[in-house]
Amino acid sequence: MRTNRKRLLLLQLAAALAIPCVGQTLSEHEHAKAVPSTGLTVTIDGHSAPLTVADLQTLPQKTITVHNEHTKADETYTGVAPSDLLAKYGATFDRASEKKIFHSYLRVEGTDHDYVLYSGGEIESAIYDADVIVAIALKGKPLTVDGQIKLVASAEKRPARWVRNLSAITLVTVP
Ligand SMILES: Nc1nc2c(c(=O)[nH]1)N[C@H]1C(S)=C(S)[C@@H](COP(=O)(O)O)O[C@H]1N2
Ligand SMILES: [Mo]
Repeated sequence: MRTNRKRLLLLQLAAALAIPCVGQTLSEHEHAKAVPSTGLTVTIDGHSAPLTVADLQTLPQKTITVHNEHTKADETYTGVAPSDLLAKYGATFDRASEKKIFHSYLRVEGTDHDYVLYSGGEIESAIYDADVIVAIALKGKPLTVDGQIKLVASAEKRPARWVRNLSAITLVTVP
């Protein structure tokens, strides 16, 4: 009887100690297992097109160095400006047609379905003095951590609207 009690107490103690390990907290730069992105679906005016990393490589490439407030380091990314991506599908804007982009936003989504918005004006380099990039390379080498495609932006004080494992970009025009 006594031993059984002791055993029960030991079991209870073990269970209590085990609980904090169940919902393991991730340290700042570790991420819960997400599906790595290998392609990007671009949707404009309801029409979707799938793009591979190889497709993205054929578009004009832009290299930017951004400060990552989380890693406290400057990181050099290469990739495609969203405006060049939209241009591939005929969505180009000039002084005459710029109202459409000013009335639009980009919905930028990762494989984990987390998403952020950028306003149309923020992705037009002729208008906005900061860079947003659909990155496919870091320091000239293909991305390996957090998918093959990632969205980074130069004007974020911390990488809050960077999107790891970028998998979908949708242009939505607000009527
Ligand atoms: N796909 C995806 N990207 C994301 C997030 C997310 O939950 N999912 N969180 C964002 C937030 S809130 C921050 S602060 C940064 C953190 O990135 P880091 O942990 O790589 O520094 O990623 C951003 N990008
Ligand atoms: Mo964040």
